[in-house]
Amino acid sequence: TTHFKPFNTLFLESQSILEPKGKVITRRLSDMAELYQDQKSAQSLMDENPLVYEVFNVEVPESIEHIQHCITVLYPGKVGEEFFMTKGHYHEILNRAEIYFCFKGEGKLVMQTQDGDYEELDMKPGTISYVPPNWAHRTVNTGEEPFVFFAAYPGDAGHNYGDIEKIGFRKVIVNESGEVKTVDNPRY
Ligand code: PAN
Ligand code: ZN
Repeated sequence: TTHFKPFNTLFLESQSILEPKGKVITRRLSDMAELYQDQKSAQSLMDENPLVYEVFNVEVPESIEHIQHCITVLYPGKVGEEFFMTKGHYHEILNRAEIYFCFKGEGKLVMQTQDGDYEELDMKPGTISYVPPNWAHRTVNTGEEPFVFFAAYPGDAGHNYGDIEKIGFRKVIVNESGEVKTVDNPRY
């Protein structure tokens, strides 16, 4: 028959290698500098252009009957006092949900709806987080080691980055004298 064949993927965590390799997305500061609050600090880091995160995608068809899955490795760091984070997105098909499972490091999952509702969850090894339909989502590394999590979501979900690029999330996660604080996004 023509059924899609089952397969395993192995993530070698200590080397940040996925086998088979799949599609790797690499985001450096220059790919997202405008999303950070402190533009002066962003510019001063631009020569160094640090690696902010990598996404290791398992390749499956982008259709509703499949489940996309991937590993994100979000590195520790800050732009000014704002922690390294992912770009964040709504799903292109807005009502597609997602599950995150953290297995290394610590961070926050920030979410909001188009009506302006805002929620955030802490993630640490063992945390399973549910992003329900219609919530934009972004992760933030609030720790000092790589923050690593697995994600799974419907195959046809797609990614809509534009809305978040324009106005961002209502809140930003910053270091305030050694403490992790959620503060209003002045640009929202
Ligand atoms: C995740 C994210 C991944 C990177 O797999 O795509 O963590 O974040 P950005 O896509 O916002 O750059 C996910 O939510 N997929 O749907
Ligand atoms: Zn998503």
